[in-house]
Amino acid sequence: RIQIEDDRTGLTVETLKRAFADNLYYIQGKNESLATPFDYYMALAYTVRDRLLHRWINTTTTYLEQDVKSVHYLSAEFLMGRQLSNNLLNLGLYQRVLQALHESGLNLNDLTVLEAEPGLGNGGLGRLAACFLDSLATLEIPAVGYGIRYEFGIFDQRIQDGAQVEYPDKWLRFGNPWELRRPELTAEVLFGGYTEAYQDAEGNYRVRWIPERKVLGTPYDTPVPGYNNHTVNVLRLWRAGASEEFDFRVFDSGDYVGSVTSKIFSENISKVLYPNDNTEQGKQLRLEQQYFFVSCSLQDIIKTYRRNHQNFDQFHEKVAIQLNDTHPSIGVAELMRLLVDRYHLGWNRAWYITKNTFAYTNHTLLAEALERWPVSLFERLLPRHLEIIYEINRRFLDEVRAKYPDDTGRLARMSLIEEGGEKYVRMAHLACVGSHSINGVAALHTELLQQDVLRDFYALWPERFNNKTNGVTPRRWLLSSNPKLSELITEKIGLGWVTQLEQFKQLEPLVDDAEFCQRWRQIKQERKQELAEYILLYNDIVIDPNSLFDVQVKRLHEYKRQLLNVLYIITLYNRIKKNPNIDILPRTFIFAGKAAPGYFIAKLIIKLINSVAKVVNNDPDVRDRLKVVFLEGFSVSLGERVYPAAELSEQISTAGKEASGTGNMKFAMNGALTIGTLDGANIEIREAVGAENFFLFGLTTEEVYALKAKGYNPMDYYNTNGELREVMERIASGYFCPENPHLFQPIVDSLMHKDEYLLFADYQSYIQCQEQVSQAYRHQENWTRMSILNSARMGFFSSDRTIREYCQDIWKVEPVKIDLKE
Ligand code: DL6
Repeated sequence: RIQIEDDRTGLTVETLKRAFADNLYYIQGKNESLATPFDYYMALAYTVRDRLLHRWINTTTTYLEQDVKSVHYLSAEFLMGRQLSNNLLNLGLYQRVLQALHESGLNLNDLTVLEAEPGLGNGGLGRLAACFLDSLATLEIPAVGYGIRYEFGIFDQRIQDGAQVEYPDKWLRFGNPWELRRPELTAEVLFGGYTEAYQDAEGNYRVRWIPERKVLGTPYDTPVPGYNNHTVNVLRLWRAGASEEFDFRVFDSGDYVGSVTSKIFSENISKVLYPNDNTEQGKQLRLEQQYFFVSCSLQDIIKTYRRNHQNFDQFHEKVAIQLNDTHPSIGVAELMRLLVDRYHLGWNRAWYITKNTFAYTNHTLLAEALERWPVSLFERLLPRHLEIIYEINRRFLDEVRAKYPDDTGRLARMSLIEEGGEKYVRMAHLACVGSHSINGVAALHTELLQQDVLRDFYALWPERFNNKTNGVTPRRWLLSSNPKLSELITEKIGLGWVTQLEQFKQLEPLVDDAEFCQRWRQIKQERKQELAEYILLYNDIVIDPNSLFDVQVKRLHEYKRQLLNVLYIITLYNRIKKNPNIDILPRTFIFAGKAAPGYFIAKLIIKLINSVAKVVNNDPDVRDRLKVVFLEGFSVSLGERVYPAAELSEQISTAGKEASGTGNMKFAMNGALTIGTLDGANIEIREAVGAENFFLFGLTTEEVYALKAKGYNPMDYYNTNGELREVMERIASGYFCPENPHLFQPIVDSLMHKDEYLLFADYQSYIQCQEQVSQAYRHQENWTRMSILNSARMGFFSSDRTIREYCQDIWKVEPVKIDLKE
């Protein structure tokens, strides 16, 4: 019997080739002689999407039929990275597509790089959300990611004359083959106006909101396939548009221009991602964005729930909603509004459901990142929500008062409203009060939340607090980005590690296998060579592929202390200038990372790195032993190149400032050794890989607190440390920027007079630790052993483990197997 595969679902090489040619012709409207490489990329993307759709529809149908409990991950950011390779790998199609393209005279790598990266996030928080979606689908957990379809994602960073310049990120310019627009699921979102009380037909007291404007949210769905299973979950992103009804009204009145302007106002809501990481901007548009996507998502969740349910009795048993930081925390008030005002539940019942539905993840300890919104803004934008927040607060403070009578200080500290001068709504407090679970993202971070930032809430409800140490997906961060290393690992321990990263333990005995070590080293060397070629191409800098690749890639932020790394580079440079024949380990310092456009000092640090690079890289005394490189436009895709080539991972934040970090995990998984402080997840990484395989330096969190409490004076260190003084003098002298010698004075001043992040206090310890790194690197065999052990012991840091913990402890959800029905 001859069996012909369907062109849209078939998986053989022959069918894939046919489907690819068909999509090229009928979707791109091209044949081989007309097609550009981008047409080929699009044709391939549609070929893959067809194969996803089959699984996707089955998944959605199964969830609905079985009335499963689902996770709803609400996040203002999803930093997904490119989709094509990831989808091919998860579908198990990679090799066959490689062959199909090869037989058509095409190269898969040439096509994957044409995909515009959806940069819908700033850094760690958004990338974590993307890793979580991958793990949820891989673990067969019913889940939806909800967010905003920003037309402009994180800005495109270019380095011009050593400084960061921002360009708009037009990622949608050529279309996005991965998304499906769902106009039939459009939701209405209201803003402004006023509220009024009324009595319904049964004589009940109710409130109605008379809004001033209405915005429409249209969902765009992106499929999220699990690895090696049939699950395809969805990432649903909302795009804002004007309501037609509103348009008509204005058109009718003859104000054509006014109507078009109002349309633009509405569309503005999903126009651009705020480019701040770990700081809040307090802009009205930002609150509008938050409320917009949260309201759309909650209405959508309710709509789905009501397909199987007549009332809300089981809502919290079928719906788990995770708040990814406070950005979606207005959801607490919005769900109350929907339940009370629209569905007429009593307050207590609605509150019970709300509290048992929401859970809150905190991602920061920095005061400047904790969101607060002026009450006056709330009043104008969300008058009904403000009333609801006041009522939540009134009842909450009664509870606090009952437990702690006569403790007015505590009431003021815990209130959802910050008083004194301008009043603010404290969004973290709203999230805590409205959630049954509150978690931090690394052991130390959770500990500090409990003891410090949220201590009053911990005292009141200790049972709500729990820790969920972050993880990263080994599919993207190893299998896909480091295929050669993955092959070697798979050859030795089988493929099980891809979904059970604990199996990496089996690599440990191989540190005594000389041939394995040699191949491990060889693969690292090849990745270094490739990065060196990239650097030559994009930075026009020749680097030595045999030097130590010392890498710090992450957002530019003072607390992350890229500047401390620079102080070390200048220390080495000064030593060479004093004694050009000094025996120094050749090192290449590689930096990358974006600075928020309004963050003056962070941008000046980028300029300093590039200015130091120019001097160091071109000074004949250095004799190419040191090179400094700043890679522009750090992104998920660039990370995929950099982590596999890195040998030393810089995780040098001031203790107590980095909530977790996830780059630290990507580096170590790929065999880099860490130089780091006892901060965030570094602590757990060090425990896992062993203190002997980790370069530790710096003050502990307790020491940081103690030093600050006793009164920190950076000059104490400056005056007593000759090398540090020389480094600072070198910067202050204008040596790195003779054409503008005072350019870096703000950096010098901030360190000498304040040094908020204790760089001077940690300087000596860091320099000495870096010397240990250099010594260790000279013994390549032992370095390789340490490198293998770092990877082998990273099993815990898979996001699969993290997600399993969320499922068991917080969401109470179970996997649902998806069968592929014809
Ligand atoms: O949890 C993900 C990630 C952590 O790894 C980083 O340590 C932390 O800085 C980051 N937090 C934020 C906070 N933004 N806000 N608000 O991005 O989260």
